[in-house]
Amino acid sequence: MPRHTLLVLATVFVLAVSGAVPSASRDDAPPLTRTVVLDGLDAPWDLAFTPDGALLVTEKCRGLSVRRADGTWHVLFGPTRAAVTASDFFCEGQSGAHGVAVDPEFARTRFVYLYMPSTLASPPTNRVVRLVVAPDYTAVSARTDIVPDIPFKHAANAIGEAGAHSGGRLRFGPDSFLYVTTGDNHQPTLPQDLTRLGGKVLRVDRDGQPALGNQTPAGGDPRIYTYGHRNVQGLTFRPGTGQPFVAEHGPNHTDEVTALVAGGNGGWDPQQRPSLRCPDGYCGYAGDARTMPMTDTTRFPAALRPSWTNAGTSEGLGPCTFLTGAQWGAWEGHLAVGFLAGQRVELLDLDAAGIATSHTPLDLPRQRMRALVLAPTGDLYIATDEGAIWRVAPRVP
Ligand SMILES: [Ca+2]
Repeated sequence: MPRHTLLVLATVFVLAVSGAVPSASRDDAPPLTRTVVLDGLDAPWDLAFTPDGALLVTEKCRGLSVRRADGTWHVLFGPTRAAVTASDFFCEGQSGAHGVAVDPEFARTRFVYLYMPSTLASPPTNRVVRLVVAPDYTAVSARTDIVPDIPFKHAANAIGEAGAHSGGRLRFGPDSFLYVTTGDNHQPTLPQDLTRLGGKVLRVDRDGQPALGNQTPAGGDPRIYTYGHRNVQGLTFRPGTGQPFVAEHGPNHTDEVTALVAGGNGGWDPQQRPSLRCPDGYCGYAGDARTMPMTDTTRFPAALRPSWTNAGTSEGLGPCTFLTGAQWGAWEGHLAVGFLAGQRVELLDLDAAGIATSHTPLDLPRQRMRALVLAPTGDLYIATDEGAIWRVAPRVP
């Protein structure tokens, strides 16, 4: 029996009217329909579609599951009651099963990829695990840990609990390489340390080997695409150019969206700030936008400049995805970003240089927005911490 109930309680609603929204966008904006596709999930974190109509879902403490095209639900990989039990998998604090991605050649390879913490290393690490999904979606096999050495915060410190700041989004780019976002683990030196994988965006092939063209600075781990990040949880690629964009939340200020360039430095460096009181040497929460900036252009004049910041505040910026397809009307090509504490989705209009020129909040129920994924149909799927997956379609039912 499927564990979840398919709900068809579609609701038509109109977009919220923001004072910042240009009138042209309002006039051409499509009507939206929201449908609750799944509910009762336990902290869903990410989702992905396969070409043949299955929906893969991660839940932080349950692992990886699938809703098959026929609507049945199967737990594929997790700590208990799964088709494959992974005794090394665990969840702790913010961490657990995070990103999921489907291989660009899935029909041939049947590969899916999962970001998760593991006790196979000591201390535990985060890792990217590759699995082969059975044709009927009832099991997985041939586990291969393709990136096993992503730092994990394994002990609490003066800053906070274990499991914090693991990053964890996985997406294949239009270049067919796998991009992996990681976090700073509340470790002061990690984001700028080019020999370790925390506080980075990685770019690897399907075996976890460094992608061509990463332009990692000399002496760095060649899997590193960009560095100097805090805790990146949004990752997507701009239609047309293919440029990667990331979303990351600030400490108590300055959520950021940033367009990435190979070898770039995001400018986060929570170490050695003598003017601040830094517990355990980590200055990340000690200052403000001037003394502990998300992008420190004093220390790193060439740092990647953000496309958009949240006006000096942090509302837990998390996932992001571009809206593609003519059905989105005036919103085609806009970047949808989700907020956790801020409990909303906004659409950013970016100019040719990637700089946001306006932002439009969507009129959705207020929940913690954890994943934003564009379905093959062009509909926007949203996973919330409250346990639901919604489909938001730019049309009336
Ligand atoms: Ca930055």
